[in-house]
Amino acid sequence: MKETILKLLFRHAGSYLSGQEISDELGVSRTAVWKHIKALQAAGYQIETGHRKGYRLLPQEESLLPGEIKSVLKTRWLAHQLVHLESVDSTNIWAKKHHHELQHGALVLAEEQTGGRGRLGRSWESSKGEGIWMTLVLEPGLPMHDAGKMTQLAAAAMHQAIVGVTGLPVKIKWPNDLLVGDHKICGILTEASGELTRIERLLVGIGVNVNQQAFSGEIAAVATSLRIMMEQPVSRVALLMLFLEIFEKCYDDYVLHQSYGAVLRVVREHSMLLNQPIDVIRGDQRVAARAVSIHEDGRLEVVYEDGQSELLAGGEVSVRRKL
Ligand code: BTX
Repeated sequence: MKETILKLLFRHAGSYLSGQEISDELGVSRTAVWKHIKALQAAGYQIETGHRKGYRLLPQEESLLPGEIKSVLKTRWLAHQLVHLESVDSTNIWAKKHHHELQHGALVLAEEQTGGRGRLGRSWESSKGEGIWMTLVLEPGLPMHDAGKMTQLAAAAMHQAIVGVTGLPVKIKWPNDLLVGDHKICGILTEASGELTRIERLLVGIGVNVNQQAFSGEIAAVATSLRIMMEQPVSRVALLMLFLEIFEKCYDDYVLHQSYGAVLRVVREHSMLLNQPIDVIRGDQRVAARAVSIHEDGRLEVVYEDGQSELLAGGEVSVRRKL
């Protein structure tokens, strides 16, 4: 309930919500609302109480320090081991180097990355204190060809978390990016090690642009942040908490109960590629195609102009602009 009230306040951040409005929306008494607000204030959220006006969430000055996170963390096993780094080259590289210190479920978070990585050797800009730059360490015991399903699972969980906190119309660009409009808000880099028959370690690296006010250089044309889209700061802690809860649920459903349907529904319903004319990019070549489905195994089915179809496990695709 505390988290639901927090989400409501985030949606209306900057303006007041009366105790009555919150209690009507959530079907609880005004006294219960007041108690939850007190608990949120005690957890560090700056909520202003205005006489006769109600409650208003003030912009947060937050860090992702373990103490702050653990006081609001509700997961059963995910992120119980938490590493917080002020500055690092890349959380994925750090997790690889510290392999032996990290257990299944560990979360490595950094305030800043100086050598953040994207796919295919590309870089990922990770400015200080403005985003969520993190790596989840997992040992799912799945065959290697299922690694792609984990990227889809992370994309679906982050999609739901961003929509839950901001209400923004987020789209998923298969296989690993989340966009608002034409601009990237989140990227995922999954790296697996182990045998063909069994993943030993899976590092799910995720970068979310939360509170940048502007981007410079080449990425200004392709990137945006939640703050730019919402025109107000967004809480990294609230977003991270919601993401971890949703990710844990999706992971347990899939790995323990072989249930992957909810993930597929999200990635299909919010895909920005499905039923669109796209280009499949191979080196310097662009081949015109249409994206027709995301398969149960996470692969993208495309049909080329000559009618041939192919299942893509990864790689580059771009939406073809209508001229
Ligand atoms: P990607 O290869 O799909 O996207 C990389 C491309 O995205 C870059 O070439 C650039 O054009 C653009 N880009 C770079 N930085 C940003 C940004 N902050 N916002 C939007 N667009 C950007 C996506 O790869 C996977 C990114 C994973 C990042 C996480 S952060 C934590 C973890 N550690 C690490 O080193 N990588 C992952």
